[in-house]
Amino acid sequence: MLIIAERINATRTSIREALQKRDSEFFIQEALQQAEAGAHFIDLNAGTEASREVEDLKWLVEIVQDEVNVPLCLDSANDRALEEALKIYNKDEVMINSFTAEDERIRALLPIVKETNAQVIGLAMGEGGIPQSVEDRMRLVALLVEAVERYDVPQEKLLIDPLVVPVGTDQNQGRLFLETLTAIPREYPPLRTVCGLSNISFGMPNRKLMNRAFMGLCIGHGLHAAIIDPLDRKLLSVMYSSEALMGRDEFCMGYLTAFREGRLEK
Ligand code: THG
Repeated sequence: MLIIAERINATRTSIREALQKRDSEFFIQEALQQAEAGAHFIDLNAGTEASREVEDLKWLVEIVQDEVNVPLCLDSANDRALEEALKIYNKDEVMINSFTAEDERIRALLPIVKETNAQVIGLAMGEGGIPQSVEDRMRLVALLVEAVERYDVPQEKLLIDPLVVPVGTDQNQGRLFLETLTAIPREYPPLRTVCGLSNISFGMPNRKLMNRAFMGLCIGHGLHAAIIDPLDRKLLSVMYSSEALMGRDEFCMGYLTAFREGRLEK
């Protein structure tokens, strides 16, 4: 499982405050801890306030990029914030989170994706919002695939986020998501899938329990990458064990190594 570490997200109060104070030491510690816990990418989300997002995201990139050995996942719905942040980004590998099946987003972002050789997350969301059936979400996946092909970006660079909607708002959302997960690589084998896993439990009590169960199910349905808090040791323990159980962990080495390093909770 590709781990995209979610903690540096300005929708969280502690992050928003540290960002306003330009507390660079705080962000360096957040980034280092997440990298140490096994993150493959560090997600940076500077919030959604248009007046500040461009400067804030650039500042976060500047602070974090030289402190960790892992690449960054730039998380914004603001094309200009992504574009400006990429100008100062200095590593080879990068992930752009995200674009949608909307013409305007496609035209703004895919030339930059091509130019920077980035991996890119495409959301199964179009002009009409998030569709409520597997078939309709797959129609949007087809649009995302057509879009990357039009800009000569290989399908291998695209990760599809089928979008997790909380089960608390509609009991069918977990199953709808999981069915979409399996449909994607069946129709487009080079594509990988990703999600913001904790959305599933929004509004429910004991969210961490639900997130862990959902991790097991997602791995059972072939999820490739997850935007998660890698400091949640129980969540990662479920991840390591589920991958071994699904035959996604050669000789169970990932599980055994995590055990030896003391990363597995009972
Ligand atoms: N898909 C894609 N990108 C995404 C999401 C997604 N990026 C943002 C988000 N969803 C994933 N990232 C986070 C980051 C932090 C938290 C949740 C998801 C988080 N949430 C707690 C909560 O909601 O209660 C704590 C809030 C707080 O501390 O204030 O920490 O779906 N492609």
